[in-house]
Amino acid sequence: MPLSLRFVVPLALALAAIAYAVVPLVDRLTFQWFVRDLDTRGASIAKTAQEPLAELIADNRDPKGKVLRYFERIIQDQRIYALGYCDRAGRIAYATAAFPKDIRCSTSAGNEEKSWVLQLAHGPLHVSANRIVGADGKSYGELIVVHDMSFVQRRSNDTKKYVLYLFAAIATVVALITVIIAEISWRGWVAGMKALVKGETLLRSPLAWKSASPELRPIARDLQSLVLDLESERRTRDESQTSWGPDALRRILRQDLKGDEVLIVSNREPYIHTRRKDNVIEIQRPASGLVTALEPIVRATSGTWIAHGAGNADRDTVDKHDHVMVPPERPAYRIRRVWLSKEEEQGYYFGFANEGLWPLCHIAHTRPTFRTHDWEHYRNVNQRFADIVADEARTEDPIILVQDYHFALLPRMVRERLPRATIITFWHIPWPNPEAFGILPWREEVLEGLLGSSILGFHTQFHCNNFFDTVDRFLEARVDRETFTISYGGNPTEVRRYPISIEWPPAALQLQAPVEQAKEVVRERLGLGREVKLGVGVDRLDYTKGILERFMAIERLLELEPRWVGQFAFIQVAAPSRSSIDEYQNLDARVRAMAARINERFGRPGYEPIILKIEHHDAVQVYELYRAAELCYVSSLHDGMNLVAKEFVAARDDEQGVLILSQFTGAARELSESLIVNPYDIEQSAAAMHLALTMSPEEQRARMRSMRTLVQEFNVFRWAGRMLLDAARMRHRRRVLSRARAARRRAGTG
Ligand code: ADQ
Repeated sequence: MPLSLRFVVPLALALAAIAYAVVPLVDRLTFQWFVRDLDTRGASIAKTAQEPLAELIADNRDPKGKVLRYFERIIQDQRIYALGYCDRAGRIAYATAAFPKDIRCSTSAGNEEKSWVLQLAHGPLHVSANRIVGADGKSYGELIVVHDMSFVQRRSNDTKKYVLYLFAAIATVVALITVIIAEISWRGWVAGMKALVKGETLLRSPLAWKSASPELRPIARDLQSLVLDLESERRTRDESQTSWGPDALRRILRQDLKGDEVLIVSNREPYIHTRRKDNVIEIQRPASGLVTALEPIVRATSGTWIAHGAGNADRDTVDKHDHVMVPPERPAYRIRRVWLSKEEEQGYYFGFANEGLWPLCHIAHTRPTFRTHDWEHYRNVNQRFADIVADEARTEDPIILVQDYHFALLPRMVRERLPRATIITFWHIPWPNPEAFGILPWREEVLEGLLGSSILGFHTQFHCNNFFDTVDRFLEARVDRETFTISYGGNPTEVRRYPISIEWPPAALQLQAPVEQAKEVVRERLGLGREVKLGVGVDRLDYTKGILERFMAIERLLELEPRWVGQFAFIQVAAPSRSSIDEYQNLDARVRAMAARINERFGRPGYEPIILKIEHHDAVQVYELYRAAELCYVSSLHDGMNLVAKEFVAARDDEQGVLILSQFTGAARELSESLIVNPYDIEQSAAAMHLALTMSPEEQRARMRSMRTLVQEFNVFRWAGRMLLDAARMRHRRRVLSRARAARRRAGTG
C-alpha cells in the first residue's frame, strides 16, 4: 500500500465511523428543539386566541360557524395544519377540515399530555392542547393546535446531509495535511538515513551515530550496530566464499595483518641442501602440501622459517648466522637452520617424538616407548628452538606458526620469552582420548606446553574434543567448550578445527598426460595387459597406514572373486620412513613377506597381484599412478587427515576412479562419497574393492564430482588462511582491549 494511503485510509474510516455515530444524535437533538419550539408556538397561539375564542363560544348565534371561520383565518399560517376546540366535557366540538380523527382532548380520560407528536402516514404532526380562559376568568375548554412537522423532517434531512459534508470536508483537509507532513518528514528521514549509511560514517567511529539529526539518533545508533554486525558477517561470508589460493593468503596479510611479522617453526625444512657423490650441491624441495601452503605466508611477510638443518650440505650453504635465503631462484624469505647432534636427533626426533608421541596419539596397537633421556633431549631441543624463535623475532608480537608433535613444549617456552606473540600451533596427528594419553609420564608438561599457544589446531572436532577431555582430566584449567577456549595460567588458548588439505590445482597435475595415456603408459611399465584393472596405495611405510590389512583384503578379494585373478593388480608405493626405528624395520620385513606370499599364491608368469615399490616417488609419478588406477585404497588404522585420499580425488579430472577410505582417517569426515570401510574388517574391505571394480562410470562420476568440489573449495590455502584470520581477529581484539584499558587509566578509572 502506498505510504499516503497508509495514513488516509484509517483516517477516513475513523471519521466515517464518528459521522455514523453522530448523525442520529444530531437528528434527535434537532427534532427535540423543534418540538419544544412548537410547544411554545402552540401556547402563544392559544394565548392570543383565547379571549376572542371565548367570546365566540359564548355567543349564542351560530357559534360553530363563527369559531370555524375564526379557525380558518388562523390556519392561513402554513405550518398550522389544523385547529380543534374541545368543550368543557372533553369532546371535540369544532374542528377544521384536516383535523385528524385520532386526536383526543387532553381533558378526556386517559390523556394527560399537553403536547405530543402524532405519526401519520403522510408525516408527523405536533399536537398541543391549551386551556381557553375568557376575560371573565372562566374556563371555556381547550384549543388543540396541530402543527405540520414535515418541515422538521426536511430540515433534519438537510442537517444530516450537512453533517456528512462537514465530516467529508474535515477528512479531506486532515488527510491532505497528514499526507503532506508525512511525505515531507519521510523524505527528510530517508535523506538522513542515506547520508548516514552512504557516507559510511557509521563504520568509521563508534560515536558516528551522534552526527545524525536528533530524531534519527536512536535509529542511527541501532543502525550502526546493525551495519557493524553486517560488516563482520560479510567478512565471514567473504572468508567462506573466497576462492582460496596464494593470492587470498597475501590479501589477508595485506588487509588483516598489516606489516605483522611471521615466523614458522617445523622440524622439516622447506629447502634441503645435499651434496651429491660428484660433490655438486643440490637443493631439494620436499613435496609437501604444508610447504606449499605456508610458503606464500613467509614469502609475503619476508618472514623466517626455523627448522632442523638435516641436509648433508646445509651447513655449507648458510651465512654466519645460520641463515639461508630461499627460494634459490628468487630469494624472498630466510631459513634459520638449527643444528642437532646425532644424540639430540635420536632422542628428540626418533625417540620421544616418533617412538613415544606418534604411537601414543595413533590408536594402531603399537606400544609407545618412553625413555627419560629421550624426553630430556626433547625438552632441550624444544628450548633451543624456542630461544632461537625469540632471537629471530624482530618485533615483540610476531605471529608464530608451530608445526606438529615435535614441538609440544615450545609454545609455552616461546610465550615466556615473547608474552605478546600470537602462537598458532597445529597438531597434524590425532589427539587420543584421556585414558590413552594418560599413560604418558610427562602428560602435564606436554599439556602445559601446548597451552602456551594462542590457537591450537586439529584436523577434526573429534580431536579437539579429546583434547578438551584430556585437559579437563589432568590439569586445573578452565575449559569452555562453548567458546572452544581453555584458560590455564594466563593467556587463553582457542582450540579449533582446521582440516588440512592439498593445494588446488595441484602443481603435479599440470605435467600430466591425459588419463587414457597414463593408463596405457603405466600398464606397459608394470608389464600388465590393457584389460587389467589397477588399484593404488601410496604411503610412508608406517604401521598406522594399515598396509598389511590392505594386502589381506586384496588376498580375500581374490579368494572370494577368483575372476579378478589375472584381471586385477594393486600397486603399492611405500616411501621408507624412520627406518632407524625397530618397529619400522619389522614392518618393512612383514610388508615385503606378505606381498611375496600373496604373489606366490595367486601370481602366474607375467602377473603378480601386488606390485610393491618400497621407494620414494616424486609427486609427478605419484599423480600418474593415481590417474592410471581404477581404485585407490587408503586403509589407515588411524590418521589425522590423510592427504593421499585428497590427492587421488584432485588427480582425477576425468571424474572416474573409486576411493576406498578408512573410517579412521580425518579425511573420511569430509569425503563421504568415498566407499568408507573399517580396514580391520577384511571381508568388508574386500567387498568394497569388488564394488569399486564393478561400479558404473555414472556412479563413479557422481561420487568423484562431489568430492572434487569439496577438495577444491577446502584446499590447503583455506587451511592456512582460516588460521591467519583467526589470529588477526585475536590480535585486533587484544589491541581494542588494551586501548580501552589505556583510556580508562588516563581517565583515572582503571
Ligand atoms: P603423513 O602421515 O605423512 O602426514 P599423509 O597425509 O598421507 O600422511 O601425507 C603423505 C604425503 O606423502 C602425501 O602427500 C603423499 O603423496 C606423499 N607420499 C606418501 N608416500 C609417498 C611415496 N612413496 N613417494 C612419494 N610421496 C609419497 C601427517 C599425518 C596426516 C596428515 C598430514 C598433514 O599423519 O594424517 O594428513 O600429516 O597434516
